[in-house]
Amino acid sequence: MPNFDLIIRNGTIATASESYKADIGIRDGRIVAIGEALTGADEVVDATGKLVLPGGIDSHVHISQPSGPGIVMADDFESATRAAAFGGNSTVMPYCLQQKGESLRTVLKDYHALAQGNCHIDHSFHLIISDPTESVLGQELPALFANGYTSFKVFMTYEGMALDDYEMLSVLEVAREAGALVQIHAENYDAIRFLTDRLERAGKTAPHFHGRSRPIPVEREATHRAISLAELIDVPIMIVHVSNREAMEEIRRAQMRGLKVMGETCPQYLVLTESDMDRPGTEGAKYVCSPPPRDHASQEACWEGLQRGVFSVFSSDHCPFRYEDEAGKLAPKGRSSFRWVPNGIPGIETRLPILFSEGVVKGRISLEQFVALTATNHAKIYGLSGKGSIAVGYDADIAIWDPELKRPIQQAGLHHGADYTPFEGIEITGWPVSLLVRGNFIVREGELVGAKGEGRYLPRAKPFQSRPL
Ligand code: DUC
Ligand code: ZN
Ligand code: ZN
Repeated sequence: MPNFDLIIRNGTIATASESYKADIGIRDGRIVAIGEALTGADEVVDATGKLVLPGGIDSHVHISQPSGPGIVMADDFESATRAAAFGGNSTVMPYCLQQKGESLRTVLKDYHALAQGNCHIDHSFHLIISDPTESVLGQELPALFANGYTSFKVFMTYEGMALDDYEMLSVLEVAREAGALVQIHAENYDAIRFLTDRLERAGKTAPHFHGRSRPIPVEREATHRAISLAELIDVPIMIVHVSNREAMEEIRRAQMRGLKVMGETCPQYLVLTESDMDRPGTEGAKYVCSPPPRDHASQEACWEGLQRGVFSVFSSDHCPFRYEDEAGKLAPKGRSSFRWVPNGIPGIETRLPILFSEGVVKGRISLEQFVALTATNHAKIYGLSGKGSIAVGYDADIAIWDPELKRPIQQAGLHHGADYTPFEGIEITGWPVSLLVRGNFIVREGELVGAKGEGRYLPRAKPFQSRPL
């Protein structure tokens, strides 16, 4: 009997701590050996000249999420996980959105039904808490944490979603008791409402004004407040999708004071700017997301946050809507004002190539930092055991990259359900060419070879990072 089901031969393996040439031996879906000249396998794949990286973990994606009357997301679980696989990811973490009046258990049941049998890669859910009733806080959340749903997101903005400070403190308190990790969307709801009203009154309703309705102080203030509330309760938090220097520095200051405050940024804050929303007619709607893309100085600040470890994760915030579609970016109401343009952009397939090309190839971050920011830290922070690294005993979730392959990002070459990419035309050096999940090829040399349904649901452990000080 052979030693291994598969050997990946002679690639350059990279982890969060080092890079080296070796063979990987895989058996029963797990990495069982790393060494030189391994032999005895059913199949040997030659990875000479390739990078062999842990499959990406994207811990911030929205799939099939209710998005308002008449609005439909561009991806279901099949298309989103297919696109994620082509983008070098082996695990995604979508949100299950609780709407007012809904029980968390019902919400989870509905999302599991959507995902079940449809995923090409592994997945695990965060919750979004919009209605922190006594039964949600006192019964549902603690029970769900015990069942492996160990993280959730709260919003400080959006009609029907924003929690006030009292509610924020209440959910932070429950998170502390249960050992859950709280993600926070930090933008000041009342300030955005005020500015939006004033802009609309002045007839400034084009997509461009989306950025003007939520300028940097709106994000900075909410970031500061979120950190202060978490400090009162003594509970770790993750500030998601940070877009600029001032918010990044709020997080850095908190970290320097010894608080457990983590940060995330996303591709849109590295390569897009507010001027993308100035495009003619309604085209600016393609770039409407929150927080909005800012300016070049903000991009530099986000790079600094990645380089210096202020941000521990780099996620896509994939939140896709079709453009040429009344159920998407061109919804009739959205044409009347930026206020109603569905918020979010696709990016699940382009997250890793953008960071690799702009970050590793251009010398802004090391390959090891890339691995940490795109896989290892996500697994550690969110409690995904046996994921996010290349090590004996870990799941054989592996992305094989051609670091020399040059190709621009083009909608025609992507696999998501959206009809555009906001990153069109960006020149990329280095693309994933093959992707394995638990030892099985899902994408092989640029072809989809895995069937939908191969992805598994992953319950999670309580993350170490969620422990209070
Ligand atoms: N926040 C997200 O995290 N994703 C999309 C929209 C939003 O506001
Ligand atoms: Zn958000
Ligand atoms: Zn998001």
